[in-house]
Amino acid sequence: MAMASSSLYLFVVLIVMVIKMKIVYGDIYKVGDTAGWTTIGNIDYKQWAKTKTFRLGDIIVFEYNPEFHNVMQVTHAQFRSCNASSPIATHTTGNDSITITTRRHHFFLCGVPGHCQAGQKLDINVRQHHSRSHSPAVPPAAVPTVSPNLANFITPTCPIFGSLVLRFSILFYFFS
Ligand code: CU1
Repeated sequence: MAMASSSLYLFVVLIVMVIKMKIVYGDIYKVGDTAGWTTIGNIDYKQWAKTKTFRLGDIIVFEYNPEFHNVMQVTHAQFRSCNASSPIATHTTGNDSITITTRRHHFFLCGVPGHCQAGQKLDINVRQHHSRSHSPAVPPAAVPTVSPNLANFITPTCPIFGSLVLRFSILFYFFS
């Protein structure tokens, strides 16, 4: 019985770790999916971004042939006018990962003449006060204090009731 309880406890710890890692590291999005960052095929990057919900910690990956393209982070005005003359940052490796660390619009374009005008531009919008759909019901800071209490509750008292509570709390994590 003690072994069953400790493996349950390990299971809870594992789940908490996975949730915390999701929060810290976020999701990885490859711009344009299989097509990547290109002018070929008239990819609608506005539509691509529209179908995603970007959050802090998410990683935006630009994959392209560096002989033909680049990635420039620009201001909103530069984005609108496709002005690549003074970007905030320039990436040229062909496999650039950009981690989103602030809640605002992040504007990108390809600085090769004509490419932005042809639609190679991307607006990543990280909205204010947007919580993850699969986030725990309790704030992340409160998570570590929850699991030891739960383990203490499970071990000495009633194992069946304890495991029910555990199952309920796991369901609560995933469906709340
Ligand atoms: Cu380009």
